[in-house]
Amino acid sequence: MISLLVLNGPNLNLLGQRQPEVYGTTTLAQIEALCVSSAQGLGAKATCMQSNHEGVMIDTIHEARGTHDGIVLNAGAYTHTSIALMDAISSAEVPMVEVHLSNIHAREEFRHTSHISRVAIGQICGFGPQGYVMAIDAMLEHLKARA
Ligand code: CA2
Repeated sequence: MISLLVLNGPNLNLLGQRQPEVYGTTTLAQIEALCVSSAQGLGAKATCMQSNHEGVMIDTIHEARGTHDGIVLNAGAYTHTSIALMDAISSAEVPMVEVHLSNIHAREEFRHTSHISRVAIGQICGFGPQGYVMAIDAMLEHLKARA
């Protein structure tokens, strides 16, 4: 069975609790449950993880090699700053789909740059929690096409 890692980065643990006007009212636990059930519905397994720490995220990406077939990643603000995360993804050689709840291109200029896009299969942003379902679907299609 195809195994996916859904990795969320800094501050996403606060979803549904603060700034609902920007990020909505859905909690991270609800998004993770959505990921698990949508992967299951497509015959795959999703394992979810969140960290506020760049190094922990890097370790998790390293460990994904040989454990997971694909990564769905919302790196939060590290998206715009972390070359280390980008390097971790390219060295792990596990395909990754980038996801954001908000449309980062319609927001402040500093959110328009994503270092991780360079090593992503593609980016999905602006669709809220449904974007994770789209990312899982896109990843599974990518993996099936490659098999
Ligand atoms: O739109 C996204 O998913 C982001 O990755 C969210 C990040 C932001 O820095 C990126 O530019 C776009 C921020 C996540 C912060 O999440 C919060 C949730 C509730 C309350 C406060 C922050």
